[in-house]
Amino acid sequence: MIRDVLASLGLSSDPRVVFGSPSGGAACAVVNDPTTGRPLCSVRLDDEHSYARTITQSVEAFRRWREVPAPVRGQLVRAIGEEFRKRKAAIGAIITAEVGKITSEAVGEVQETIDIADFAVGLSRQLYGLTMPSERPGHAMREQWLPLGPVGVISAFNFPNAVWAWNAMIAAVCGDSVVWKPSLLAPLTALATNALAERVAAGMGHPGLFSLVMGTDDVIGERLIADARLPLISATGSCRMGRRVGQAVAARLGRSLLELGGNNAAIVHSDADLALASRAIVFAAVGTCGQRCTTTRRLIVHEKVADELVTRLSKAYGSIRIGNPAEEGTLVGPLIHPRAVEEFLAAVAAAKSQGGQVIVGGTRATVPSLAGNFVQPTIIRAPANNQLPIAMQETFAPILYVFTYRDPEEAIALQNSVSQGLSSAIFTSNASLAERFLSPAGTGSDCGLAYVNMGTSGAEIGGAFGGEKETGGGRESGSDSWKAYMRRQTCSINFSGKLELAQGIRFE
Ligand code: UN1
Repeated sequence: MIRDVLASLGLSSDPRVVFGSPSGGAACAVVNDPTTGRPLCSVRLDDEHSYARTITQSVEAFRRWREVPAPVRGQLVRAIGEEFRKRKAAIGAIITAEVGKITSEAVGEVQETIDIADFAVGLSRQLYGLTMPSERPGHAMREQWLPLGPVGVISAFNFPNAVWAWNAMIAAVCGDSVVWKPSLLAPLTALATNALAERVAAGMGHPGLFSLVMGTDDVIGERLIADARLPLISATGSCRMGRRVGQAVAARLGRSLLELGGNNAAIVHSDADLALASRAIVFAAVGTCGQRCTTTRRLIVHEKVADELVTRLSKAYGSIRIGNPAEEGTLVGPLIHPRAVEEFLAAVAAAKSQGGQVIVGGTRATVPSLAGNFVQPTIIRAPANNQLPIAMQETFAPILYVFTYRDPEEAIALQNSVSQGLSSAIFTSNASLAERFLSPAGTGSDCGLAYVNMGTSGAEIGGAFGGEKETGGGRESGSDSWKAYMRRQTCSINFSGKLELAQGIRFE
């Protein structure tokens, strides 16, 4: 089945995809299907020679590409967007097979790629710089934004297509080439995605604009982050990975853009529309089997409505269909890896030993005839004193910890009490409380994303995406995130015919 999809994308002859046992002693990674637990195929990893070749090609592609006017670069990105529009179902099917994302969310992810391509096409005519008045007569000052260089992109398994696009589509209109190191848990999506983009680029005379390097963090990852030919490394993944990337890139005084872990909370006030809140929370907590960086992991509920909300959520959780992500009607597919199941079980055990009460789930889920990594979406109530240390950690699984509060100030403090700062939400019909949560003094949510009457996940591409504290501070996707992919030049021009120094300095 996956073979047919790859063939439909013209990928069946890619020498890096190996069905059956790999030959020739090349290092390979096995791609497992998280739904069945069985291998899908293997992919060949890069070695130092193929890595060197790829980077050289990317540098050459960048040198040609930066000469192309930005609006013309936009036309190439438009053609890539069209390609993804046509292949949405096929790419979605690969995502589902490889990472276990349900079809509707997998196709939604490809839609995110199409959306960011559209955004980037418009942006290609709007890479605006500022002009500013010079303090000297007969002088002009302006800023311009210039292509930066080949950009290194490191992505995680959970958004194996869209996170590349957030970076690559923007980088391309900015005049940069892209070298992508995908997760070894999702290399097929990466191969297919990159092949579609590269085919368009090569067809328009720009081969090498989009390239892939595949390998482990220790070998290829380390090489990539230390490579001074890549002025920017944009990395999505765990805080542990981000700390390593941040340090290595800083050591060579390069630029890094980090999108790391989240430990997102939703506050539900006593005046909230509970029907709306519970629907939003179920999607945000359970969608993608709790494996989004934006997943709601903590619920902070006013004590007056806590029981009612937990009852509504428990009912909804009870009707969720867990199973084959490719089947219609399934809402929750498997976790990515057996190790993720172990981490889920360990977090549940820790919560129990810390006084947490499992309300729903807490165990593996059995799905007839499927041996994959299935677990029950889980709700755990914190003890009355709200002390539950395990909830301070991000566990990449569908566990929702429930805390209660009396005073909204207490709720905001609790929401900000974790080390990550990605996404946050408040449900309330009180406009003043909503504004308090978004206070311009910065005393409300301390996260990069703050939602009112919406869940913490499912961001649109038009805004800048990213978070604070251990989430890493980077911003990707919409708004002015493009500035990270260019270098700024401040230009000063003297047309007065006389030399005048700034700050009134005389030097005669
Ligand atoms: C991620 O999990 O790394 O806001 C990205 C969201 C999606 C992107 C998630 N648009 O949930």
